[in-house]
Amino acid sequence: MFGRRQRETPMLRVFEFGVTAVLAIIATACSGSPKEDLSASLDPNSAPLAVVYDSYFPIGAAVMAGEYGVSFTSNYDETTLSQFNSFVGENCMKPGVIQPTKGNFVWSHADSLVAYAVDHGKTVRGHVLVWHSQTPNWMFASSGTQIERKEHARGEMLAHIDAVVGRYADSLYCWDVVNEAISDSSGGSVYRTESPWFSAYGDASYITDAFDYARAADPDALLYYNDYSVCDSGKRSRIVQMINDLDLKNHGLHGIGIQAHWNLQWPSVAEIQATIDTFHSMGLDVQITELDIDCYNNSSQTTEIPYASVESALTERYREIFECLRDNKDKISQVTLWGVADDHTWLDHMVGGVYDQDITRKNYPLLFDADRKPKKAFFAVRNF
Ligand code: 9MR
Repeated sequence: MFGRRQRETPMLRVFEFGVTAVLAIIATACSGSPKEDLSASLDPNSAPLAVVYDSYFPIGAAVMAGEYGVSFTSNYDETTLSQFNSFVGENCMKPGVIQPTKGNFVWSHADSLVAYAVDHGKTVRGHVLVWHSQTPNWMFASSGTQIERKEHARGEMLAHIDAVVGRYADSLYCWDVVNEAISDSSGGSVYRTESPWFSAYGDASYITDAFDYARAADPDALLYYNDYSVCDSGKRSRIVQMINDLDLKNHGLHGIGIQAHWNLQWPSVAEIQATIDTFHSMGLDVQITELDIDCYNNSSQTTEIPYASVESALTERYREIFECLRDNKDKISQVTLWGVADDHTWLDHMVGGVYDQDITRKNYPLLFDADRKPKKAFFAVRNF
C-alpha cells in the first residue's frame, strides 16, 4: 500500500557510491579534522551522516509517532531527518500501541512514518511483534488449562502478526520478531520464564511460532531476534543456546539485533567485537538496533550531572564505537540510534536499572542535543 520497499540494483549502487564519495570528500574537506569541527549547528549543505556512511552501513534512528499526542510529521525537521536513511518507530508498532484492543488496530501513526520513509526513499525496521512488555493482557487467557491458554495465545499471536506484518509487507524490510526472550541471569532457565508468552505456552515454542508466522506473512522480510546486554558473555551464550536449541535459522531467523543500550564504560570494544564475531560465525547478520549511551554508567545516583562534565568522554566513546563498527562493516548491515536528540530519550527515566516515567534525570545519550543541535559526538562519528 505504500509502494515497494527499495531493492538494491547494481547500477544504482554504483551511481550512489560515486555521488557519495564526492559528497564525503567535500564534507571532509569543508569540515577539517574531527577535533576542529565543533561548530554547534548543522550545515544543511554538508553531507548527511547517512551519506557519509553509505559504503559502511545504513544509519537509522528511532522516532516518535503518536507519543504524547505528537504526530511524526510535526515533530522533526527535514535537516535532522536527512541525517538518517532508515527509521524505526520507538513505540508506534508495538502490540499494545497498534492493537490496543482486540481487532481494533491503530494504524495512523505507523502509517505516517512508513509513508514518509517511502516518499523519501528511506527504509523502515519493524519493531516489534512478540515481547513481554507493551503487549495487551487480552492476548492472554486469564484461566483455562495450559493447552487452552496456549491455543488462545497462539491464535492472538497469529492474527496479530498476520495483520501487522501483512499490512507493511511491501514497505518494511525487516522485523524484530521476538524481543528480550532470554533470562538476565545464569543458573536457571535460559528463557525469560515470567514473559506472558512463555507462561501461556508453558515453554519457549512461542518463539518458533512467532518466526513461522512472520515468515508466512512476509516471506521477503528479514527476521531478527533483538535483545539487550548481548555483550554480556553469559547472556550472549544463552542467546546462542536458544538459536541452536530451537533451530531458529530453520524458522527464518536472519540476524541478531544488538540493542546497544551501552554506557561510557561498558561494554569494551573487545566485548563488542566478540559479540559481533559470535553471531557472524553462526552465519547470522548483525544489526545494532537501539544504540544510545547512558552518561551515568547505569548508576542510581539521583543528582543530575551537567552535560559539560561528560561531553568529552561521550565524544570519545562514540568515536571508538563507530570506529569498531566501521571495522566490522562486512558483518553489520545497519546501525540504528534509539532516538534522534536528547530532548526525548527513555534514558531520562532510567535510574539505576529501573525505568520509571515518573522519575526524570537528564541524560545525554544521543548525537543531537536537547535543542536538536549536533553534538561533538556527532562530528566524531561523521568526520573520520
Ligand atoms: O523507548 C521506549 C520507551 O518510550 C517506552 O516507554 C519503553 C516501554 O518499555 O520502551 C522503550 O523502548 C524499548 C524498546 O522497545 C526495546 N528495548 C528497550 C527499549 C528501552 O526501554
